[in-house]
Amino acid sequence: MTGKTGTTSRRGFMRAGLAASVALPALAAQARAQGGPDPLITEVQDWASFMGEGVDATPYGLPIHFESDVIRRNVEWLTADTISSINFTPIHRLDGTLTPAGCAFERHHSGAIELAKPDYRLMVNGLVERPLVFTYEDLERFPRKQAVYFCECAANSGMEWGGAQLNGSQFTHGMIHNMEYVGVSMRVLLEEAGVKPEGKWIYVEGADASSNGRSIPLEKAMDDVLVAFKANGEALRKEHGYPVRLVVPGWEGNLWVKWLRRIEVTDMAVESREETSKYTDTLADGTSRKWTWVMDAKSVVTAPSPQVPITHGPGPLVITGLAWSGRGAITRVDVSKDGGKTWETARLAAPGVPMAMTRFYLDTHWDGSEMLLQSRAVDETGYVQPTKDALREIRGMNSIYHNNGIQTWWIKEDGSGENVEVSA
Ligand SMILES: Nc1nc2c(c(=O)[nH]1)N[C@H]1C(S)=C(S)[C@@H](COP(=O)(O)O)O[C@H]1N2
Ligand SMILES: [Mo]
Repeated sequence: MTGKTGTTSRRGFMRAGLAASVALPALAAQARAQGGPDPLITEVQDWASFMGEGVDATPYGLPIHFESDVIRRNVEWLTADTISSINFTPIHRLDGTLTPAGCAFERHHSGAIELAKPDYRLMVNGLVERPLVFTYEDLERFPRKQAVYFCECAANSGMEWGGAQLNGSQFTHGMIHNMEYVGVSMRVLLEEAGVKPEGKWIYVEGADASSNGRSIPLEKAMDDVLVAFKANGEALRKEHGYPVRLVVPGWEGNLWVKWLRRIEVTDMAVESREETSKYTDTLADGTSRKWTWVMDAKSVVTAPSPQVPITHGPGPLVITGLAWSGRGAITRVDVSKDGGKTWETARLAAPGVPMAMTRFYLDTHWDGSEMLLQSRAVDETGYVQPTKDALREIRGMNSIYHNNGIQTWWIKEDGSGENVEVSA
């Protein structure tokens, strides 16, 4: 087929020039050449013989159907039903750092509710000078802030505490999403109500039946907590708390109250169900850690991994993954191919952003032999992601939440991957 217009052929020429300078993986190019004429190049294709769809065919688009396996997934045996359950972000098939809302994990204690903006009310009461109730429109009239943050459920990787269990980064590390939020600072709303000197905490509640009530120290509330109504540029999705949710940068997902309905200023923590019987960590001696709010630095290789085997032969290989820290920006990620014996420093796709995800790449050469792939994150405080053994030494065997130990994928000679653990 020849170019129909000068523009097309010029573009084709430029593309050919680019390909030559980029140095294609030699093996792949050879394989293509050996097979004789490639009909995808020599034949006129359907998509060039007929018109495509016009604008407005899909007023609000979904991913093309070829990508229909890039979806949230649930692990059925984890919970009795899907109303009080969790699903997992397909991090193994995403790249960059922003999580599309349509496949960002969901966690509900009593199901995702439908709450229309006209019915929305946000109450601020307790130890304040002026108890207030805001409508959605009221919130829109306060100065807005915008920032990208990760939201990780404290239970992310919890099933891996006793040893390797789930086969894929989606399931071992997918209770996380990373979005750009727009909202109003909690500080602004609290100042509007006027916090009394005795006020030391806030208690935040959702409008769903579970309420998911949690206590947050006033210091954090006044620092960077957002009352958010947009994520990735659009209204929050129903399952992520439409129309308004809390964003608590760097702290465990359970505090990110969805369908936010009430902020009560208190003098002490409420010690609600979600911060006593849940979201505490039982230690070896039977006592429990509480107020473990911050999500420590963590990382995972997303590809290759059990759900993303290597499908090409030896030669150039891109190893990639995600790193994040609730204490600040990621400053370095190391990758090991031999289960932690030796490490190479990965390339960060962009400088780390505090309390947001960082993408890393190791552009490497695969010799076709098996690998024990690991990644290890370092954050701006100097904290280094620990091994699972190091974590268990301090925390014992009873934990679920806050497992930020180093993950290992056994990549075999055939390119397939398996979740394994390497002990020291
Ligand atoms: N109102 C309300 N807020 C909630 C929950 C809930 O069940 N109800 N689940 C919490 C938990 S445990 C987590 S991990 C995050 C998950 O947010 P997501 O559903 O947007 O992924 O929301 C939190 N906020
Ligand atoms: Mo959670």
